Amino acid sequence: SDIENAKRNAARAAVAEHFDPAARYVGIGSGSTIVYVVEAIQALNDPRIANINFIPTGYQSRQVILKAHLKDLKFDSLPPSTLIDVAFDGADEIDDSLNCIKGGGACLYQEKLVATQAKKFICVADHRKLQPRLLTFWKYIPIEVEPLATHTVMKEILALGATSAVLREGHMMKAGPIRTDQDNFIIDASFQPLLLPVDVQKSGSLHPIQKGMEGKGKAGVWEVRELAREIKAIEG
Ligand code: DER
Repeated sequence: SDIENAKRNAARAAVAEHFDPAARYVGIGSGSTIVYVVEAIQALNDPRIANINFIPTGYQSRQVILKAHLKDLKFDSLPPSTLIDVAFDGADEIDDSLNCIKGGGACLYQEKLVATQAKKFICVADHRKLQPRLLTFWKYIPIEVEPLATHTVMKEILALGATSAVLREGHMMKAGPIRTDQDNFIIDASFQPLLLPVDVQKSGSLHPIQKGMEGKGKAGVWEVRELAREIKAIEG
């Protein structure tokens, strides 16, 4: 399909431009687009790739690495204070400032862990994902939560201005909430399209999130990790 071709073309371009066969550590994200990234790496047929440690971002990511007969190295086996040379990953939505919504595949915890420990983060996505504002096409922000904290976090997310906060269920694939690779739950929180600082200046009105956090010195586009950190702070 043309979407699969778009993913494959994005992956080939990302690998051609940002993959270094002499790298020692390469992060591999989760989802369907990343499969094309690994295919493009294999297609280089460079013998040096056998020496690279590929860091997965969850069980599915590890399956993709092993299926390609690449060497995988668990994130916590990275030598301390060693940075990953480059991390490739997909996203659910991206804005012009490269803020991303992550978590459509419920792998956001390890994805963000690997991304934050990489010298370079390459987001690989087809044209559907790039939107002028986050929450334009992808309507909610996935937030990983430790099961016991579910109702507390839901309450705080709603207090931050979320229009809804729903526990992600397995539907016919699994009765009850889905569990992440860390055995946590996912809350999908819906918000109005996020604003960029320029919107706030122009319209002067604050986005509900910014209103909720007004006076805490925070404005502009919120990323899940900032939101989660704020909620953690509120939760204490
Ligand atoms: O969960 C995530 O953030 C993943 O990166 C994922 O949503 C991207 O998936 P896709 O490449 O299948 O669109």
